[in-house]
Amino acid sequence: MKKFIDLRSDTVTKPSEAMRKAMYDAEVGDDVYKEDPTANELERYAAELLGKEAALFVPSGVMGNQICLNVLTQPGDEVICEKDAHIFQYESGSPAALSGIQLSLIEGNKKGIFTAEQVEPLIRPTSAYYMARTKVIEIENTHNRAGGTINPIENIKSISELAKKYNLYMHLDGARIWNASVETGISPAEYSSYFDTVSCCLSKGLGAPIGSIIAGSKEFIKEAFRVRKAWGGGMRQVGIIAAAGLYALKNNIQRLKEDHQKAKQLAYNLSQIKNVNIDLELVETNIVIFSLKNMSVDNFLLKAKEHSLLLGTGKVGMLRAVTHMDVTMEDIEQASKIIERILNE
Ligand code: TLP
Repeated sequence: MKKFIDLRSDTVTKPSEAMRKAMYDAEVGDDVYKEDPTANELERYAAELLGKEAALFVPSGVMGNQICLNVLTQPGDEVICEKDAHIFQYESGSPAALSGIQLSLIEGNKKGIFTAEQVEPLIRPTSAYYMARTKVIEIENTHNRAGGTINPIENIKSISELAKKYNLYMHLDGARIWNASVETGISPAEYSSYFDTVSCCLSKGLGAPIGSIIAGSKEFIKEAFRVRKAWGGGMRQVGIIAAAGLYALKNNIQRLKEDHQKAKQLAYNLSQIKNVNIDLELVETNIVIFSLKNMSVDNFLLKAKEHSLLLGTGKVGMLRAVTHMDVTMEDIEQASKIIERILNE
């Protein structure tokens, strides 16, 4: 089979030998009865890591976010988030479709970061019965569409203080919270402490084949368990994949630093290519976004594929490269040369 350098996403990672062994060896039971020891252990371990009372294993990041929003709201409620948030851009309209809620969008800065001062005027007065009820503030950290950028903890803290003042919930889309954590040295538990609910992915940079974790209070997880079942996410002998998630949490967090180094190297190489526009300040973790001066995105993607390089897209007109454990520094150098060659052809 032709070998591609696949930088479309960190979701493309395949389970390592050691992870597959853990999956093979996993003890299993029926998780709908809460009798799967491996899933139970994953949930216990993840809750501890995130500093929350309880956690729940769910099939995907989208389901994780949407279950959290569903449990925190009633139809007619409103969630405040950034205009490029995953829950708005990439979750198929689910807040409206599944929970009957609307999103109120804030324009963040170039890193997708918004402040408490920007949020406050959007909070609707509780006396205004004719308006939607503001219920949740959502933050995505790292911010995918902005380029894997990290939200400063002081900013998160001041938004959470505002949420307390107005009696609002805080939800973290922490699909890549592990990347933020290894880069800043701030623990996942400290990040989570500013949120009522968190959703984080095992199947991105951590390399598990499937799955996400949501975490919060025991009461929240009890409700989330009900919603997961209602939406068809009650899984049976799920220890087979929970074992991969547990392996990922125990072995693959610290190594994310290597992915960040690869992203910085790629970004630097791209900044040296004449027909590339790139903002190096945005490259804080494992995502590199850039645009081209002399070629359309579609044409470029096709040519890159012919050269065995796979890239993705982000905002309109932007390309996205995501580094992960299945690409080496040599692959990054090779990818940079391919990009340069195509643009100079
Ligand atoms: N993001 C995917 C695509 O949907 C864009 C990717 O390749 O990056 N929150 C954030 C911040 C995400 O980036 C993603 C996945 C999700 C949630 C959803 O996770 P999954 O794909 O497991 O449902």
